[in-house]
Amino acid sequence: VGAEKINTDIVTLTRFLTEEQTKHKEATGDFTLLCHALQFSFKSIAYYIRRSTLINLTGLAGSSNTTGDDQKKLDVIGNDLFIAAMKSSGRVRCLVSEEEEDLIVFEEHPNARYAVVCDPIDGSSNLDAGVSVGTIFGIFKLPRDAKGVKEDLLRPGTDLVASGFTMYGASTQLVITMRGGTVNGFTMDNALGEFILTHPNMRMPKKRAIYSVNEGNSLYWEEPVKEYINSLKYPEKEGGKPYSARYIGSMVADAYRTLLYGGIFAYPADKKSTKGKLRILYECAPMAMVFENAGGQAVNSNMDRLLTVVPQHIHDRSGVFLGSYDEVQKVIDVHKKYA
Ligand code: AHM
Ligand code: MG
Repeated sequence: VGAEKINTDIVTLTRFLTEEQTKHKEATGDFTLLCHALQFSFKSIAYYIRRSTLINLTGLAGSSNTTGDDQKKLDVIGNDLFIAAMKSSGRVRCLVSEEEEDLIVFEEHPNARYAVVCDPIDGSSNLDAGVSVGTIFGIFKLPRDAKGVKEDLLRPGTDLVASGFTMYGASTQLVITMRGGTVNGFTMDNALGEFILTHPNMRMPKKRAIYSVNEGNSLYWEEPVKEYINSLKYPEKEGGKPYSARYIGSMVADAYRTLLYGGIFAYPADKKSTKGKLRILYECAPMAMVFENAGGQAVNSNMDRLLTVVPQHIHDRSGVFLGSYDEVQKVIDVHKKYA
């Protein structure tokens, strides 16, 4: 056996969080404990997804979620695992999940200072085919006078203290960022049972000729979106190269690739879905924070900065464009001509 160079100074997520905590003199450790519970929920969801075909979890569970989509058995399990982990952390006062119509309030923890928003298994229509899915999360710190009601969570993404996502793909990848901080990526080491820091301080390429959108909706697109996507496919410049298209149909997987390689991911509002498809609170805003902190941009279909959008209801939807700084700027510029 050749001499393998072994790293004996591994940065695990636990170590990373502990080191982050010591940077904040006022920190009580509550946030760190909450992150440990989050980490456990990701590990357990990853475990069940990996075993799902074996233990026959795939297929419809016979119930549908509040937002009308068919719900898979794994959606139910992912949701239950996530909620149990958040509740048992003792640090979460209330929680919004895509799978639950109402706000969940943990009455047993009236003094908990955090609120969590999540889509426990995003992209679940891909599950049966073994395509990557993910968990998206955001964390708000509640004001002192918070009552544990929906209104506590109808806040802009700029109020998030942390956000991120986990992608259950060929490997399990966790991306997390704190308000105003860097973006850090971790890879699950199944043998160690730990998330290992593999992508410190992620910075997006400023541009890249890749676009990611469900082109099947183009019939319904508004003019500026049509013009913008066409400009990528039919470059004006003689000899200009058209963009590559990549669309998995799992926001987390499409966003993760976009974060690493650069380019743009879009799910615009259109004539059929006038408010867009993706949810502001637990899909768009957490992703927008990750993209901005990695040097990219994120806007809605009105070209407002996504992080400033305040939802009126916890399950409100929005059009979304996320990506490299220059790529999103092109979208904004085309829309300006129509304004
Ligand atoms: P879900 O939360 O019900 O899984 O739906 C969200 C998913 C996203 O992951 C993905 O970007 C989008 O829906 C794909 O939608 P479409 O099939 O319309 O392209
Ligand atoms: Mg979703």
